[in-house]
Amino acid sequence: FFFPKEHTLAVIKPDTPEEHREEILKEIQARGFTISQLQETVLSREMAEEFYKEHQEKPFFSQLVDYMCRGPCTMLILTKENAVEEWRAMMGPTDPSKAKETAPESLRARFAKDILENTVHGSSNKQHAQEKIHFVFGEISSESEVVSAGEDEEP
Ligand code: DGI
Repeated sequence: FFFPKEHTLAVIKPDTPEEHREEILKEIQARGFTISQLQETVLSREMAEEFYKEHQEKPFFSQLVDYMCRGPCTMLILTKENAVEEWRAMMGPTDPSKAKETAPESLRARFAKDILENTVHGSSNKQHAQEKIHFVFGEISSESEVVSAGEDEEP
C-alpha cells in the first residue's frame, strides 16, 4: 500500500510555558509526525486578524487577536499520513473543559487555560492547511518578525 504524506499547520500559541512547549514538541515526534518546518514568529495585529479571518464576525474575535499577537507563536509544518486529522485529535476539543471529559490525554485537556487561551491551533481541513502554510511560511516569514527558525533551536 501507498499512503501519501499530508501536511498540516500547527501553532503553539503565545504564553505557553516553556516546559509545556517542549513536551508538545516531544509528543509530536513521538506520534510519528515529521516537523518539516519550525519557526518562532510574533504576529502583527493585521496578520493575526488575517489568520483568523473566518472568525471576524464572532464576539470573541478581538480577544482572539489580542491573544495571538501577545508573544511568539511556534509555527510548525507537520508531515505524516493523515496529518490534518491526527493533529486535530492530538489537540482535542476547542474547550478544555470538554476536552477533559472526552479526550483527557489531549493537549488542550492538559495544557489549555480556557476556551480562548487553548494553547494549540491546527488546520481543520487540507484546503485550510495549504492556505495557512502558505500564509505563515510564505507571506508572514518575509514580512513579520521571525524570532528564530528551526536550525537555531537548542538540541
Ligand atoms: O479549530 P479550533 O481552534 O478548535 O476552534 P475554532 O476554529 O472554532 O476557533 C478558533 C479559536 O477561537 C479557538 O481556538 C479559540 C477561540 N474560540 C472559539 N470558540 C470560542 C473561542 N473563544 C471564546 N472566548 N469563546 C468561544 O466560544
